[in-house]
Amino acid sequence: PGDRPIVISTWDFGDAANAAAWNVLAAEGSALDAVEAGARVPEADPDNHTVGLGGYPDRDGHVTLDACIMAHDGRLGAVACLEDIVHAVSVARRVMEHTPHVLLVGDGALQFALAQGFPRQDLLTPAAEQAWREWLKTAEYRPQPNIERSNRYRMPGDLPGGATNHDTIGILALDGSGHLAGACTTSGMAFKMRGRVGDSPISGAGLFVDGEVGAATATGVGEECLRICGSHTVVELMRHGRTPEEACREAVERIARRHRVPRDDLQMAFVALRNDGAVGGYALQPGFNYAVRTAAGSRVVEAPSLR
Ligand code: SD4
Repeated sequence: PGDRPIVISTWDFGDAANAAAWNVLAAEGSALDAVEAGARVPEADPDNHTVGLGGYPDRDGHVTLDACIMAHDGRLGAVACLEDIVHAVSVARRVMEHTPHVLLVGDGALQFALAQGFPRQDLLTPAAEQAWREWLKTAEYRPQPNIERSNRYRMPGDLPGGATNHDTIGILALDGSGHLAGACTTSGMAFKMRGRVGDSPISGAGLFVDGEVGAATATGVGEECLRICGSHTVVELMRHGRTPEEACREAVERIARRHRVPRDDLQMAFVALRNDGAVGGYALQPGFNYAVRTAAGSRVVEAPSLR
């Protein structure tokens, strides 16, 4: 058994998101409010180039956001390919609470957000535009593993990138009354094709929560996660008795088995939170870490990896 309440986020930059989520949990707020508050932190950070404001655009120069939020009892809301709205996770929550649907995409999602009163804002910052123009010179699409790590926790040999290369956040919380919730928000893979949607807004792929068992979320090359319904796989493995870390490892192994030739450019990682507060994570490549916050304080955990 683990701690309660507790919040866990992908990557070390999840520390800041966890702090916002912890404020909610410490005031006896719900896990659902906590994960939304947490996810909004990187969404509003213009220096974070793969979530919300300041996210890197697709190859045509449009910043498009994917987000999802899910509660212990199966309540679920998501948006995909949403433009011009900073807080995609909050739009996802409105989809959950104010529509009969679970997923709105593209212009429909934007129109819904505007009707709900979300402010319209250009998400392409000068820095992101400059990075995109630089990328256009070669226009080569190649995922880069672990660009999400911040400088603070960089290790010798890590790829250059630094504090401006943060990425998708997946955040899971267990509140004082024992309820679980999760959220996942991203601008997706940088310089993706127009219209591309990753794993993050898809229930069972980038995020899955089942109060009977636990919750899981994913980061990395979303296509790989979608192929195995990654987060659902992790939760089901926990249902069958695996620890959070064992469940994450088995999902990663399943992805690895599909690639007969190991690929250095593919990173895929999961974190999981069981409904008793136990946590774990596992990655395909070294370099993935996650942030945990409990009453005992905050810590960043270097996740074990397959390679
Ligand atoms: C995606 N899974 O859109 C996201 C990207 C990501 O850390 O997680 N990066 O495929």
